[in-house]
Amino acid sequence: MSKPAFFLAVLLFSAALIASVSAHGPTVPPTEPPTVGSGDFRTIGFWKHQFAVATSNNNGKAQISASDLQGLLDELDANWTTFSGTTLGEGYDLLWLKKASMEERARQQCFATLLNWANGAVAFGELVDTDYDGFPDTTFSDAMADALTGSDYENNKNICDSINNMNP
Ligand SMILES: [Ca+2]
Repeated sequence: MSKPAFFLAVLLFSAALIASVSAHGPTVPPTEPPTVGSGDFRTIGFWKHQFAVATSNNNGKAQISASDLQGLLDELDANWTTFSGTTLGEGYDLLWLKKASMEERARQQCFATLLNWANGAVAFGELVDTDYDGFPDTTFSDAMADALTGSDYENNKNICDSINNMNP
């Protein structure tokens, strides 16, 4: 393939990729973890609302249906032992926990981060911002390995909180 033809092929492939991501919207099929993230990170407040509506603790309207939310939980179950087997009710309880300890706050934020992952925001090898400066600095898989296993719970919370707030 000639050089211009190669670049054209890359361009067309990228355009097709972007088109397919946009066509699916924010929710990817639960059986397919993302290979290229949409960059559509949602904060913990968004996820609290989705779980509240899905569990009928809030009568408002959700952006993600209860069955799609269950699909995201299935994705977490299949890929992240930390949250394996989490039900919609347990997800609600975790996100809405009052007077949470720092360890629990880290768990809440990282649960939201992994929901963003399952929802297609980011792929394992993509860079994310873990220190709130607006610049991606660590691959998502390395960042989550730190956040889920580190003994400094405040640091773990901050890593996940920073990722969840990557959308301006
Ligand atoms: Ca950064």
